[in-house]
Amino acid sequence: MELNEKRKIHKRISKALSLVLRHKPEVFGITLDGEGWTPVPDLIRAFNEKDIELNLPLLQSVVAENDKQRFSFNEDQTLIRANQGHSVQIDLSLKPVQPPDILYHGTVEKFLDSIRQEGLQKMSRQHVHLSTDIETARKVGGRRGKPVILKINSGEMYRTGYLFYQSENGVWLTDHVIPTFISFD
Ligand code: HQG
Repeated sequence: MELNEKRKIHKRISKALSLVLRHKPEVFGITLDGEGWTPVPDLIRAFNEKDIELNLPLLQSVVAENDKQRFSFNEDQTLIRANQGHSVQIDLSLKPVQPPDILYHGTVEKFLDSIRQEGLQKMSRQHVHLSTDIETARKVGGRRGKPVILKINSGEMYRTGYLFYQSENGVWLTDHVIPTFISFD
């Protein structure tokens, strides 16, 4: 298969996977268990019913080659779930871990007044998403316009007692970042 064609197919499947495994499983007639898992055969059947061609080898390559490692299989590859980013209420069973001293969040200018007042909220997702590198934060913010990078004093937050988690694919997660721990310059 031509490389560009393959990229296009992977992207389309990845986007559809994000939709069903993070936000709207019901759109594809899929159900997620309490930890976000769904049976692989059900998923493949649901995609094909929606005319998105999918089989196990293709799903395996989408999961393995995904740029952000957004999805995981269980050990015997009978189940699949998204590693983070959910808006549906599921429990990823993440253990609290010590974060690096500094983390970053990418956003846009129009949200700043509100963020200055109430800090970073998880909005529709289950957590606030933070990254270790500025480049990732720039891309996240850039999805909405000209990116603004906020520096988070995560070390100090942690010492104060706030909990942090790291998803399977390396995204840092927390419940709320109050303005005190955000540097806006
Ligand atoms: C903003 C992508 C006003 C926040 C990325 C963001 C990420 C506030 C938006 C993942 C606010 C929420 C998540 C406040 C936060 N007032 N606006 N108090 N607090 N915001 O999409 O972090 O590619 O839910 O700055 O890589 O943008 O899909 O979160 O702009 O990891 O895998 O409210 O999504 O991953 O937006 O992105 P989102 P996010 P994927």
